[in-house]
Amino acid sequence: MKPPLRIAHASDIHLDTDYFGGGDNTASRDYCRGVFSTLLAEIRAAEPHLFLLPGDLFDSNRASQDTIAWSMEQLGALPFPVAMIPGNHDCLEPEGIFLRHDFSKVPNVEMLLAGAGESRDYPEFSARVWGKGMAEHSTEFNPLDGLPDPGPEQWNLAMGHGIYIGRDGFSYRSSPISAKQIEGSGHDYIALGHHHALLDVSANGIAAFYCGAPIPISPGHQGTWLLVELEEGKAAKVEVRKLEQ
Ligand SMILES: [Mn+2]
Repeated sequence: MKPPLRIAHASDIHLDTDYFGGGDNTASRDYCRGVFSTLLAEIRAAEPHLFLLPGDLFDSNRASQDTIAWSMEQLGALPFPVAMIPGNHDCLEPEGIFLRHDFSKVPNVEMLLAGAGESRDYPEFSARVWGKGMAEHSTEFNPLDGLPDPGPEQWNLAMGHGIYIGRDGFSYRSSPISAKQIEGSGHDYIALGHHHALLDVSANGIAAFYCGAPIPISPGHQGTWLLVELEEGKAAKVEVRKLEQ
């Protein structure tokens, strides 16, 4: 019997984005940092066992050293484990942030970077998390390809960063994630990133969600993250949390 598991799922933070203006962008930098701080405070208050962050923590691989160090401090201060993968904005291109900085050196952080995918086991709460490092956001990269069969007596969790193509979607999309992959996964929860709007792509009883971005995507919109409760014999309970602005 697996104990119940509570997961926080947030993605697409885009630290150091330069989208909001010119100059030295300290206002934009501080705004993004502020949103991330609020997000982490709200997640902390929810007391999850585990935090899944499927990509685009940074807006680009040009994020400042200062912001990279700051983000490692923020993640390292959390009293629960964090599992992460890169996104297309902070992908594993040469000189990419996650090749220059080993986030897995932060004691509670696990960065899943292997191109073929890799898993991290959390025996303390009977969970395994799988994810894959994106080298390039292209048609060749398939975020959920190679997902292992689910293991018995554990919560089987996965992360992916890419474009949802549905059941009969276009195969020429970059980093495609299909309904067939989700429904055939046998997993308990698939945490997705890339779409900045909340999107439920669950299929065949497999819970799979894009959590939305914490930064509002339009005036009046509130950023979102998800609190997921897994309990054996029950459907996943996914609660949408709107970020205080
Ligand atoms: Mn993305």
